[in-house]
Amino acid sequence: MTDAPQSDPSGYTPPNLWTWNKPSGGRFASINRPIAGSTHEKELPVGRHPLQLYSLATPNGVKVTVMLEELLALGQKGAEYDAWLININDGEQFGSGFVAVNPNSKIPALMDRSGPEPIRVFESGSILLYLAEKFGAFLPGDVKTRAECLSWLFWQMGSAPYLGGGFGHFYAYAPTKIEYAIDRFAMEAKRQLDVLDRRLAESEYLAGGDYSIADIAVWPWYGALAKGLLYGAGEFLSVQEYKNVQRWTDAIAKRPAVQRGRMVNRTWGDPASQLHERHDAGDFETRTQEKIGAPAS
Ligand SMILES: N[C@@H](CCC(=O)N[C@@H](CS)C(=O)NCC(=O)O)C(=O)O
Repeated sequence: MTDAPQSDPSGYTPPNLWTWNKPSGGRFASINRPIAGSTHEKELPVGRHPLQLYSLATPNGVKVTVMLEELLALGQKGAEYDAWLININDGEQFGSGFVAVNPNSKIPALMDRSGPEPIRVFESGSILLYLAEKFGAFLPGDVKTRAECLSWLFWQMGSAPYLGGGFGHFYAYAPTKIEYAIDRFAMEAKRQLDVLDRRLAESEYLAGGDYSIADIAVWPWYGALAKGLLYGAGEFLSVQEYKNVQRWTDAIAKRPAVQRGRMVNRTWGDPASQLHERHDAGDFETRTQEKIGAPAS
């Protein structure tokens, strides 16, 4: 027995050595590269607030803007932030300034400039934990509930790549529909929804009775999936079946900080739902009024 790839009915046999010699044809192919590092020199802008966020309103980006808006809603003035737009479709994640903040070239990336030395934080889960510890919020204090919270936080970080890079990629973005790949990842996406549904049958929020960074991490991915907003896959995955996920998704969507956070760095959809950059709490008001044509005074 060998694990070496065999040829398949499509006629493709992987060569002994893979080389980067042709575009994949998939959506986002233009930004995929097999090497790390920057492609061009570009400094990042720095605003006046202690926290500088470089991001885009994808589910991973929304986790952080929701967290910052939640902290501000608690009255944490130190959580004031400038949110700068990083357009990943234009390759801005490969600029030298961005790579210095996140060597992995993916949004979101945060610079904390509140202390004597700037501190860089990358990976959305790490940013949520950093902010929760810095401000003492949305992370349970007792050992057992904290462990539950971190377990769900890291569950999200480990699971969403199967949902996005696996199911979403092959169902919505790949240039050809491969039944094997779609079946494999649809099975996993539904299994993950069921994992959440069972947890939310026994607990109001993921860590327990209180909303936490676990919910903030999971909601932008699985809440959007449950509402049919990801990959147009609501019917395909029969998302309405997951009643507890639906209940939890709706409850979180009602939070004013969540409604603000999901607008930040958003450049698509209803114009009234977009705030391309955020530099002041008043930006939401001004933006909404501009979009609906009301005077922006
Ligand atoms: N594990 C990372 C994933 C971040 C990620 O995949 N970001 C995507 C957008 S959602 C990105 O920046 N992609 C650009 C690229 O791959 O070049 C996190 O949670 O922060």
